[in-house]
Amino acid sequence: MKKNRKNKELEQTLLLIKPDAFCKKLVGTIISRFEKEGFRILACRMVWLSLAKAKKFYAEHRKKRFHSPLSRFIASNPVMAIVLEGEEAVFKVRKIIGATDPAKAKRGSLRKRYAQDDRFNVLHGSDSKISAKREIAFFFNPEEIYRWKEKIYRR
Ligand code: IDP
Ligand code: MG
Repeated sequence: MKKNRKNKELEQTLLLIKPDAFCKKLVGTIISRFEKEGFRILACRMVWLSLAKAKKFYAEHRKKRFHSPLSRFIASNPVMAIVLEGEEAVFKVRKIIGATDPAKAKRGSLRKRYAQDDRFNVLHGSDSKISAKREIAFFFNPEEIYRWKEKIYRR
């Protein structure tokens, strides 16, 4: 298990910048926030998902009434898939994203600030280490996930 300088375990998680964030030109703002929070980008890809792939990504919600409109939304424009690494990355990234419904999201979270409602809510973050593993593999091959050389150019 990879650890940081403080000997804390490092986790990886998948962040997805959703199509609404693209349309609102929020991609840079979002990436900047996660860098400022101390996360490291291990992989990044802009992709326009087909409807079938969007449905597959959200397969856990296939029985929910919002599955079809959600999938259409995710396939409507590009998304950016990003692998972030950091301490407690799964939990912390979701905390920074905020609650699904921006009306219930805490101040300072990205959804509170930028989401329109509980569908067009700017970001996705993996909800567990198991989901993170599956979702990272959905977008990236193992060799596409960068292994940082810690000693170079540290701030
Ligand atoms: P999460 O993204 O906060 O983990 P989930 O319950 O996993 O929320 O739902 C996945 C996505 O489906 C949400 O981010 C949102 O875009 C959409 N969604 C969830 N619940 C609703 C709803 O009640 N109406 C419309 N869209 C929803
Ligand atoms: Mg979820």
